[in-house]
Amino acid sequence: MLVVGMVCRSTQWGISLERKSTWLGSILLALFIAGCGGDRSATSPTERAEPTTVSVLTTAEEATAGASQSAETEEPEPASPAPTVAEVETPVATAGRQEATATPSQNSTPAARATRTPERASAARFNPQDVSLRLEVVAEGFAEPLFVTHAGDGSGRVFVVEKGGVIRLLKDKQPFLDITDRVGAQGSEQGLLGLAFHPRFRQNGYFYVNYTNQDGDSVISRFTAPGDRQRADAGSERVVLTEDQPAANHNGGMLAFGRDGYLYAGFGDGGGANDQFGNGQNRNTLLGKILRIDVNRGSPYAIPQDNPFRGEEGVRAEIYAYGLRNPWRFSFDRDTGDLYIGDVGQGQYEWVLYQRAGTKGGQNYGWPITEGDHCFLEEGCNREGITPPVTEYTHDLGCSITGGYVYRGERYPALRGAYLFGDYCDGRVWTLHRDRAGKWIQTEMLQEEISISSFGEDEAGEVYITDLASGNVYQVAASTD
Ligand SMILES: [Ca+2]
Repeated sequence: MLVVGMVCRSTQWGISLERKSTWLGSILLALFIAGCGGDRSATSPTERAEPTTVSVLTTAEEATAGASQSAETEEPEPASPAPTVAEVETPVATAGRQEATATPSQNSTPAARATRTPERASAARFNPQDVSLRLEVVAEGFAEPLFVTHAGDGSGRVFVVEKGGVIRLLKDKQPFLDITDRVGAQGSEQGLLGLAFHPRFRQNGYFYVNYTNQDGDSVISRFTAPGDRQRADAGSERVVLTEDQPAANHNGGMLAFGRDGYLYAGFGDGGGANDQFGNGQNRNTLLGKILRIDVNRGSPYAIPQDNPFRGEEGVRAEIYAYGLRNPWRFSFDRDTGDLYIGDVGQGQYEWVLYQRAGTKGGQNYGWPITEGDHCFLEEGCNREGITPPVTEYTHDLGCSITGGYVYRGERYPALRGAYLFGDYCDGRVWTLHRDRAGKWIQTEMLQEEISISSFGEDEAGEVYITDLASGNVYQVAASTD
């Protein structure tokens, strides 16, 4: 049990780090599946099936599992905060692919969707049947890269984050920041985990990182790149926020500025397994949350006036959303400001959460009452107040989601409006978009022998993928069939 337990606890990355390197990975994966409640037979991680079905609530088994909620599904109450359960639909085979669907977030009624602004309607023009994806290697040789982003300063530079504590330029691998002296990266989910440049980086030289220190605790710090902004000063660290971590895994790590100018930060539930520390629903801790803080005011930060729980006793005012297990990458659609979150599951599901721009925040995404769209701690759980995911997939197709970006680049117009995301373990990349009726459509676009640790954007909106295992950085490319 101990071995299985250890494997289960490392759902994000631990098991799959061995995937390509040793046969041990296969054994661990088998143990993981057996121990975490998966009921399929273990397959070798190296076996690759043709990309076909995206099984989001499409198998008979899943339909049965969701049967207890079917009454709610048939008679949704659009104005109610009650959760909406993903629809079970027969996949429609299209050009060798099959699609699965889930209902839109319950916070917009069909009528509201019909009156979306033109920029939202444009998202529906993406049609996965018209597009083929491929990955093009743009750089090799990074050490465990797990993020890629840009500075928004007009320089066109792309920055690659290495787990051990170095940020390098994509172009020539020159170091931009090296803080390996203070980063603790021993655990598979520890290290330098996030990077966000200040929206006025060109003027102030500020950027923010999220890392685990040598005690294993989380640190969000500001650094400065002085002068010509070519290289950061490792001695310029100003700690913004620290958070004790009770276990090595589920540290979150994502940082991103919203269009409101506030810094958003993702934290996992602290780790272990099954939210053993009880953080997901505990609003008096930053663990299991997405935070929203104002780094332009206060010392070291201020709470935005309109944060959802500001002034509420016994609740951390930094919290923007809660009930998260381990939000491994979230992003804002650069056109709409909509928030997409990939949340890593426990033993059976991986899911995408969505929050429309302009919503106040305060959403409860359910963990550990729910795992994805399914009761987790107890059957027949009370889902009142829980915002369900807009899509999910089972561990038949992967084991650890990596949230991505809505493509808004120039190079591949047919891909515009598609949210790209993937799975770390199985190397699958999906698109997620809404059709003209507002229904979410998830489509598997490719599967490669890579360990997708992150997606990222450059200044022009082109999308990249980092492969933790090989050290390669890929650009997502599209062609029209
Ligand atoms: Ca942790």
